[in-house]
Amino acid sequence: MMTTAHRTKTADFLEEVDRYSAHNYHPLPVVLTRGEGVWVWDSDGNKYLDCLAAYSAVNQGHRHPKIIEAAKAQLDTLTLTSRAFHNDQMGPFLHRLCDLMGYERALPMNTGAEAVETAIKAVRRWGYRVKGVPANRAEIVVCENNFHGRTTTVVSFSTDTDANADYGPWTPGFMIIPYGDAEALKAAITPHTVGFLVEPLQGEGGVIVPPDGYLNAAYEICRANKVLFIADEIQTGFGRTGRMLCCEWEDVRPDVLVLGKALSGGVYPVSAMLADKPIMDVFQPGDHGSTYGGNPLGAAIATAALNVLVDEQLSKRAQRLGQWFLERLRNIEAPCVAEVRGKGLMIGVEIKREHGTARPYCEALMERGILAKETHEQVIRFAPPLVIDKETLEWALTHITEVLKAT
Ligand code: IF1
Repeated sequence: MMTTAHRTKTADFLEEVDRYSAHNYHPLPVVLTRGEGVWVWDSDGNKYLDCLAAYSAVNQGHRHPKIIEAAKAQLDTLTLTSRAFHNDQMGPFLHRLCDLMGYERALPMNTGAEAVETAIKAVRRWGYRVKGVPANRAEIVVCENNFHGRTTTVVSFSTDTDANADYGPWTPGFMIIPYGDAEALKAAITPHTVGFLVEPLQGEGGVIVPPDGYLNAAYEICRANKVLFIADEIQTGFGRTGRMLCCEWEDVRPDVLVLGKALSGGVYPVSAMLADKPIMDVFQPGDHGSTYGGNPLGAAIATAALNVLVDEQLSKRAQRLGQWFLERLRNIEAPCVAEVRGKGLMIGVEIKREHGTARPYCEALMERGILAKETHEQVIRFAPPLVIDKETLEWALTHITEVLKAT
């Protein structure tokens, strides 16, 4: 009889997960068992460079010692109270978060999608109670190819049929416009428009960098029309693009800021919606929340995760190394490459269609000890933990070059 202790081989794990899990993912066939910094190890003892960083949740590196220390200390103290009572960690966490991001208020949730939902609720209510939009008529403008999460409301305004087919009826009240086109935003706004929800750089959309000046132009259009500018920085935030927030590239301060992922450094899900008082005050006791939102374990972890970002100046690091890495990737002369684009350490290499999809390239990289995941069929995404060093990137470049040139 097979026992757990004997089931150490990758193939056995793959068979088990195939047998018992829903088939809602198509992961690379690697089973990870350990992580440290930028490195992860599989069940057969192979070592890999993590170039995905859990979709940018692990910007601080796997098991950052300071974050793990905070987590362990809090595990030994208090983990969950619910919001029926106060805990001593949530206040200091929200204080630190608000100070760092420059907002008056923050509302803690757990996953990114929940924080996006929180923003949608806040903005709709603000529309009715402050802007004066007639009941149930509020409209929120969103962009084509967006990714904001997987709840029923959020997939209602996705343009990806994989994400929303047969999950209807879809939540109404969303208008979809092309990404990167400020004129389209101007044209879409009606007297009932309450918000514009946007990723400052589209991740799942295929690492799409909007034209220079887009965020600023969109922000000004919003301001002129009394429409709230809602930035989803769940993936682009926390140094990933070379600034603490991607919106800083254009000196835009969103009216509503949505954060998640690296807010807790990959240790425990913590997300948040930030805004100033006039918007956040639409929430009153009993009208929004979550059992785990603001729990002391998550709050202690997130506080430590924020401190690591600041203390280790990870935004600057992402900016410096990212720029260099992007240039080096662009200099690779490989016939299969259509385009290399990105900001900071959020970089996409688009493969020409006549050379097949990005998937086999990711598989070839995996064979060489580099984990990257394709997005949108044609794009290999490189987004390692921000604690990476130049020497490691240099090593990765050697392999990336060989893999890209081999086809
Ligand atoms: C999956 C993508 C990345 C996000 C933005 C909200 C959320 C996400 C900008 C929701 C989440 C994740 C989810 C993950 C894959 C991943 C992803 F490829 F699907 F788009 F990162 F690029 N806003 N993105 O990127 O946050 O509720 O998941 O905490 O498997 O769905 P969540």
